[in-house]
Amino acid sequence: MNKRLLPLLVALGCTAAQSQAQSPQLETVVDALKTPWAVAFLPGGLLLVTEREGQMRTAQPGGKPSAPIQGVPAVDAVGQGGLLDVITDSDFARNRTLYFCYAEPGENKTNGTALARAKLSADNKRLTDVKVIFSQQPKMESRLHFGCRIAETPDGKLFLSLGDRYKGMDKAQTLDSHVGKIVRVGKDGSVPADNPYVKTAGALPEIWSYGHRNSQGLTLDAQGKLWQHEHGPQGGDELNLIAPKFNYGWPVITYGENYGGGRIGEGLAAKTGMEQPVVKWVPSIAPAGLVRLKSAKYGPAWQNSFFIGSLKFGHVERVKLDADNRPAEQEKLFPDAGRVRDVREGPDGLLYLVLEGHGRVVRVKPTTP
Ligand SMILES: [Ca+2]
Repeated sequence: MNKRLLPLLVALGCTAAQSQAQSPQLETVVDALKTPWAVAFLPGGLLLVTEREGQMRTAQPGGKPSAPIQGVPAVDAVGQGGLLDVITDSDFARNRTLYFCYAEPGENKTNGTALARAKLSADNKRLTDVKVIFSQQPKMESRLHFGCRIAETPDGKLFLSLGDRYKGMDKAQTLDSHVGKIVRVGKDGSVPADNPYVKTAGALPEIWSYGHRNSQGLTLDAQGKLWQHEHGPQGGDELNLIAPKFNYGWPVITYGENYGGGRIGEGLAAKTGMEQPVVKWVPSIAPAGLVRLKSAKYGPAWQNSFFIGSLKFGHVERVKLDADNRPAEQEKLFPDAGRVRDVREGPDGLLYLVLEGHGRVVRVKPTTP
């Protein structure tokens, strides 16, 4: 296609019609879940699912969810909080290790996002060696904006997204808290010596980037680049390419406005020293779950595309960038999916969606050529 024509077609929504020729279908792999939040993958095709109220379960595709796995710590299942993300260690088959994050209860009705490491017993029925390796500071009395997505790096570290707790938005711009940040820690919770703020007086050493609002999407692509999306306020959801030490602007710059109208702060959308999003959504889609598809199972158009769940409209957004990281293709898939909380690429190269409202994990069937 003519490269100059493509942005126009995107603007007119024509690329959506073009790719609908593929019409991929969803198939349910697990149902009867209660408010599922994340899905991870165990050997032998087994799925590992979190439910926000505090349960972790396994299930074979097509089978029923297991009884709750024992040993999950107490979570603060209030508002948007609870048991949230889970991933398996890249060497899980050997070390049985997984990482999960959740709303950790504190004193006097406070809570905050915590990251824990555990081993899953050989019979998949209980967690052992559970250790909290990171706790967001300070804890706050809030039911909102926990962030809480985890990504493992090839060199054995963990990224974790941390929300602004709604009432702590101004802390997103200061380095003396974990509010509105992405942090990087070792798998034992240690601080990597090359984290960007380890030598900055007054800064918390786990901080990787700052100026974030509420991020429920975090992923490393095939090139090792870290991508994140975050909820804007009313309008202004963002997809960001994350680099260490950078300031992503919240709440000083935003493309959104306050709920019910009215500017935020000085009403700025850009400022020197603050990063611009790669993609922005006005109105908001309420993004949750993020993957940049590595596999070729769905053909070249989808490979290397981002897939992003929408809580608000109940679809999956596909975004493909050009060589300069500008959106070249953008379309809405599965418009009747209902609230999409997580999007993952399985070890089989297939896309898996967590449908919160339907209590299901579904798989996107590749179209047969
Ligand atoms: Ca921003």
